Amino acid sequence: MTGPAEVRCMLMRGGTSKGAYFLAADLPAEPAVRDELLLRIMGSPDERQIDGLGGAHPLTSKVAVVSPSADPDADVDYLFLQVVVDKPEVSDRQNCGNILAGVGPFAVERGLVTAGERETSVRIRMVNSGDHATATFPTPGGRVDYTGEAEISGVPGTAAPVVIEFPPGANPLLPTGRARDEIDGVPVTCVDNGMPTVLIEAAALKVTGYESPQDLEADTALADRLHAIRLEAGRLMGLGDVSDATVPKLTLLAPPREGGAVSTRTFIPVRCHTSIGVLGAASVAAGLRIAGGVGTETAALPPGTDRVRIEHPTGFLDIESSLDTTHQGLPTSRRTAVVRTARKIFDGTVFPRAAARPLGGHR
Ligand code: NQM
Repeated sequence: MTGPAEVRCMLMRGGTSKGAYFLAADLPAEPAVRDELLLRIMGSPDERQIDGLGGAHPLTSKVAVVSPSADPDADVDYLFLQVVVDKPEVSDRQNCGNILAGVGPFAVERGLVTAGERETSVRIRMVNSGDHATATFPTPGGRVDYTGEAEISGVPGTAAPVVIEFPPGANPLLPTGRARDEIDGVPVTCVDNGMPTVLIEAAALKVTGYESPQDLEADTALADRLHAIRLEAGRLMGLGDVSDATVPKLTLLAPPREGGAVSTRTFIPVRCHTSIGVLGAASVAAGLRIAGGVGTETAALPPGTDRVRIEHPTGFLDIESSLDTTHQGLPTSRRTAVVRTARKIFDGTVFPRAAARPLGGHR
């Protein structure tokens, strides 16, 4: 019942996040046993995660579980698990587009997919949502090459590009059925283009939206407002009681300052992101195009292109997003695409912290 004493594991940076990647076959099949093992592997619950692989922040306390897919439209299944840093919780209620960037290379490294001679495309089913993505990356001579010239804000240096294409997702783009809602006297747009996200004008919450993540996290009055808005947004979006969930995310919007379309600060949902999530950015980019949505008042969308530059605390993220507005009713997503990078950091065996002794027990 306590899981194995050692597990094969690869540590990878995926986009601006870092996580432990596993083959599903190397982990216990029973979710409760798997999650208890992952807590011990990552060092949770402990705000420093001192006794495990986790990096003491939600962005570095992430897990990818990868397996061959039975879906004819996918090569591999990718289950994302958020290991909560300071609580004994593991959540499968969200996707992660940053960790997704490492899934294709990992699938090749572990022999689940045969690499092409120059590049490889891996079709991925994201188990958390049932949505699909295709990741394409260089594999010269049939091996993953992590070196290259692609640069993403929030990561030092350059690396090989991982181009990710997302077809329209299964969930409605506007889960409340409206382009705009009002919660607690604040106009919001609730949008889901891969990540349930609540768009709010920063000015509506009496902040500029250009503050540092640290300053925003220190603002307890803001945290209380965001918490109340999130609980109600979760209900309106059909997510039920989200008090213990990692979704929806909340993105504060402000006019662009660096030549982009919009400036953002994203709460995931309590800590403020040091950049922005990939699917979070996909939801923001789609939200900015929704007639009547709150983003249309703040954003400066460049004409004639699907590409949107989203400014965030450590730079920007470019993402392509187009909507289908030709049919009756609410808009839907047509296509989303992004370039990320990923890197294998370490491959080996992880030794989980020992399972807690049963209370009062002696061994
Ligand atoms: O939105 C953090 C990250 C993410 C999620 C979070 C992500 C995405 O940057 O696709 O990548 O929102 O919890 O890793």
